[in-house]
Amino acid sequence: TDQVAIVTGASRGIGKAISLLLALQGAKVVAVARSEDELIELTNKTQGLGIVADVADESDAVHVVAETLRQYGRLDIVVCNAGVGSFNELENFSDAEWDRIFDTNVKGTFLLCKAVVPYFKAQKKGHIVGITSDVAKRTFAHGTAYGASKYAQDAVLGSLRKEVRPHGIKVSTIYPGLVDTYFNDTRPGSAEAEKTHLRPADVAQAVRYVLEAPAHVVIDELMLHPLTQEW
Ligand code: NJP
Repeated sequence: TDQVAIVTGASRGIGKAISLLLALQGAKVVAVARSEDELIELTNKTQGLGIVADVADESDAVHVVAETLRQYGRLDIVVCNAGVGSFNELENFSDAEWDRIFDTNVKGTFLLCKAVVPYFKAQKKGHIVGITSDVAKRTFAHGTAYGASKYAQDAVLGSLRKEVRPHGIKVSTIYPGLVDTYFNDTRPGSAEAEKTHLRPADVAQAVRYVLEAPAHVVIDELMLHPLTQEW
């Protein structure tokens, strides 16, 4: 395809896998994250664009969309994947940690959607894919901050889906279970995680699946888990 896709959180983990798969399929990928070196390494492989940006900053979000349009003259797909999390008992979360999680996961998704929706409405077309989590639909101990942010991110995407559907715009939400990434300061690639976690590429395949739905079909929600995950 000659489609153009923005992917946030592309410097590692799930976003990197999504960027590589979309590029392999012929899309022009605009990879967004704060880590410049990792973005350069990625764009060497994707032959796309890398933009250093903080998803929690509105001017950055506006810049990412404007720069994509300046470089490629079109935009078809936006993947809101950037996210952070940490896990603790409620009373041990600092105010700052709560804000970091909500600013990235909720406001980050809101701001990029806000920047892109007017453009998608004008062209009466476009696909927003949000990477939330299975914990957007279930609560768990130590999840007051992260889980709450994923419920909120899911609500942003679900509400937006209903607003933009009449304009021909699709919003698909992906809910992965455990994925072997750098999330919460873990190191991917362990023999243990290979048995218990999805690979980033598994989530990338789910994104590909929702993007390949026929023009008249929108896949609203897609949840996937490793077969070993019990909750
Ligand atoms: O995590 P990780 P994942 N502005 O840490 C970027 C969800 N999820 O791939 O800015 C811009 O390897 C960061 O880049 P950098 C999860 O909630 C995961 O697992 O350079 N980018 C990096 O590229 C999240 O929404 C699991 O530090 C920012 C990326 O985000 C998504 O999957 C399970 C940023 C994080 O890569 C991807 O996370 C689940 C900012 N302010 C859902 N802050 C799981 N791993 O088990 C961070 O259900 N990034």
